[in-house]
Amino acid sequence: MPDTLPSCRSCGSEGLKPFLSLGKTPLADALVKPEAVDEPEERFPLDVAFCPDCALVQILEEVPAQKLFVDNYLYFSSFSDHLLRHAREHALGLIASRGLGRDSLVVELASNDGYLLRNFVEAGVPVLGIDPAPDQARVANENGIPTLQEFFGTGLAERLVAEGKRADVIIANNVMAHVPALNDFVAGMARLIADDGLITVENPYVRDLVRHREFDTIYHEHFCYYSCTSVDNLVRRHGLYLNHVEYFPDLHGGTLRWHIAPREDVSDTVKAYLAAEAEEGLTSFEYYADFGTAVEQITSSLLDLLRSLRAEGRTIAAYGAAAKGATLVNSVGIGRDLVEFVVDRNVHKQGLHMPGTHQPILDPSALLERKPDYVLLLAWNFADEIRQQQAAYEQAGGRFIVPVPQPRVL
Ligand code: JHZ
Repeated sequence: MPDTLPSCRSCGSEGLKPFLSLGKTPLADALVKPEAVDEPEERFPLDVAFCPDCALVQILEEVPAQKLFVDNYLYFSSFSDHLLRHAREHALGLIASRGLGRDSLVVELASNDGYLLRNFVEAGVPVLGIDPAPDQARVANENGIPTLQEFFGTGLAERLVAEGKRADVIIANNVMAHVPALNDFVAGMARLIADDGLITVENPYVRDLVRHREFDTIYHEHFCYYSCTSVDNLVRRHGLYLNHVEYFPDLHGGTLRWHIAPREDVSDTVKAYLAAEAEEGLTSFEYYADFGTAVEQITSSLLDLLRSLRAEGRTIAAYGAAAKGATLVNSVGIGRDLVEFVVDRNVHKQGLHMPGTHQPILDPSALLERKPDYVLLLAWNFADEIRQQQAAYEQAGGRFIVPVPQPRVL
């Protein structure tokens, strides 16, 4: 832990209470080029803390966003069918419920390769994507989804408003965790949204992170881990209201969608979540205090399992060069002696190596070609989708291992 603690990213409190340290890890999306595997990699401390004043869970380190999302970002949303379906349902639902049409404007923050906005474009609804990641923004533009390759904040919001733009809908999926200057980001949304507009924000739920011990979803890109309480506190500071909550238990280990607007219209869902969080204890430090012990248990039981399989002469690969996969192999210490290679169908990741542990990343067809006895499912959040695709591997006798909430062979 650092000697002096930063202040809370949301409320500015000086009283952050650290509860977990995952050591020093390389950046989770900084995949290594083959020619660079012998070069030293940068590592950064990964310590997590709770804010007793606004209930926000956050990491202490602040790696520059340029390094995270411009220099080292190969995540393309379009590689999961489940996510594409989820995005399409979201878009079609908004078009219907908000009556969106040719005169509307939908702005998506962290629009990636345009996987979501393309549904609005197909329906003739004008869109604007905003994403700092260069390759993803280029692909989106090439596919006819107008995208600004920029970070979002009050500066950009003011510029867009000065151009006469106000958004009827702002969508911010898996991005509010990714911004270090949180208040500037939310103030930007408050500036850009039309007076009668709607902001939807999705993010994994910190309750599920703790309940299901999803410690591998903690990495430097994720500055914050949200509950309804911390979101409510955050948006109210900017004249916005958390009005409605939806839950998607199967998305990214348990995701919430928060409906936020300049007009107050708080539904029973919000009241129920806030009450449940207070009752379950998410609003107090004790809820998180023994998470480190749970992580230690998973680490040692996963290492025992992998080592004993290797001692019996079994071969092991892994599926998913996901950011959470990089965190898992590095924080647990799973080197090439235990897991030989990783497969991933994101073509931008193939041919590179995992950060820190340096397993090569191959096309998923390598599972049938090389026939490893076991495959550690690093992208466990897509277990069903991946197992369906890999039915032939399992039929041939291959077995999957999931790491959380408890390492087990499927
Ligand atoms: P995946 C991502 O985290 C990125 P990551 C981000 N940081 C975030 O916040 C969270 O999601 C919520 C591959 N794959 O999505 C694709 C297959 O190969 O779990 C990905 O490389 N075959 C914004 O990186 C990886 O696995 C498949 O069939 O931890 C999954 O990465 C499927 C479905 C995926 O997220």
